[in-house]
Amino acid sequence: MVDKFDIVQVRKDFPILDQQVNGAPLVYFDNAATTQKPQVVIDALNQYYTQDNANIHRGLHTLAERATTGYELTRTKLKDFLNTPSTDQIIFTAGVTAGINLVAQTFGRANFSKGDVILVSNLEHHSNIVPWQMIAQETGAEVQVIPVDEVGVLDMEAYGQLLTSNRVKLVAVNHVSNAIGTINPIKQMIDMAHQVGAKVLIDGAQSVAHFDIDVQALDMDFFVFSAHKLFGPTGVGVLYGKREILESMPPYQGGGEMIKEVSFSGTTYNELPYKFEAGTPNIADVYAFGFALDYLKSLPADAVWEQEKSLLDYATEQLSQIDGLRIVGQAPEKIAVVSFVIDGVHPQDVGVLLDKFGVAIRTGHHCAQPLMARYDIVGTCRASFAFYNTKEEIDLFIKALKRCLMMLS
Ligand code: C6P
Repeated sequence: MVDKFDIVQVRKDFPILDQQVNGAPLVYFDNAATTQKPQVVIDALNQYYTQDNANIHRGLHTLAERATTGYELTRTKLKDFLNTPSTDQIIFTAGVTAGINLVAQTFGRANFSKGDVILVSNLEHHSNIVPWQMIAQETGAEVQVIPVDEVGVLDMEAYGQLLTSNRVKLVAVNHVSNAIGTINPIKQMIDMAHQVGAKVLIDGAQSVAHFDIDVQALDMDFFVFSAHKLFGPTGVGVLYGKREILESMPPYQGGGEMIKEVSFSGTTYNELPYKFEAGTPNIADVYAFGFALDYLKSLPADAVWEQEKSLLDYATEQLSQIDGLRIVGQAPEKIAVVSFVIDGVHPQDVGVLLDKFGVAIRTGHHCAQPLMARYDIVGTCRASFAFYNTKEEIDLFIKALKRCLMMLS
């Protein structure tokens, strides 16, 4: 672990950052969509495919053993990273979306019936809305919504009322909003849900990269996230669940690895976590993800948080000075994400023009259309920061934004 946060070194660890895009230095402010990968992760992928590639949990030869050990090592690292009680409560998926669908199709199908309520919030990503709508339609359950206020804070009074006045079986909320950056009070929300016997799924897509998660201290029933937003490869996700809940859930997909014994008269299923990992998994990317976790562990967490907070404050201050610009989402507790709209300008035009100056941001509804509807907007421009970003990059972004606005006026 290094004591000091050395931004020059940190940026060197991410080779992609050092390039020109459209004749300008790349300014990558689309970290909420996906983060960049450190060299150690890229090297691990290369090493896996040049030295260790084999299928896992099957072969008895040396490569199969190496591949299996590498894959399972990441599970062990995740136990430490999330403070799970065991490794077998960590299920590898393809990402947050796959994890939520797994819970909806297994826990949901086994537990929801007519008149039951699934509570989501107005801040959710479509991945934490649509799977619940699908299972609700099948089971007769109903999806209800925790409202959000003008600045982007969930209405906790309304949440309390929804919990006590309805048959809530599950609360599915994000830890942090991808569209506007609000950090939700999940500990309080989990405790309140447990008081009425509801289970809670936390979508950690936007929180894992920014602060420590302790699934036991938070008493989470389910926690899901994607490796690609945590400096790891795409195509890998994690689903954590409490043991008794995971054990009570039927399998999701049938196939190899998830069985104990198969015959035409019946099949018995494997133990956790393999019951939920049918087929050949994404071995190389899971293995490389372990290196992303090591990399993060090597950084001083407080300094990383400070760096992100200072970027958020600086960007907010700079953007607030632009005429006609309004920041959407000004919750007191936010991660380093700034969403904004500008009078008379379509967000998409801003995104396309900024790219001409080498600046990458995301524009549109951010897969959160109900939130856009709440604020009566079609979309926003969203700049999302990671610890490898700098104030100098924010200066380049603001300068480019002003030039874009001149061109659009
Ligand atoms: N948000 C964004 O630009 P997947 O695609 O499964 O890795 O993650 C889905 C997802 C679920 N929940 C939240 C809170 C998210 O932010 C995301 C992904 C990206 O905001 C891509 S839409």
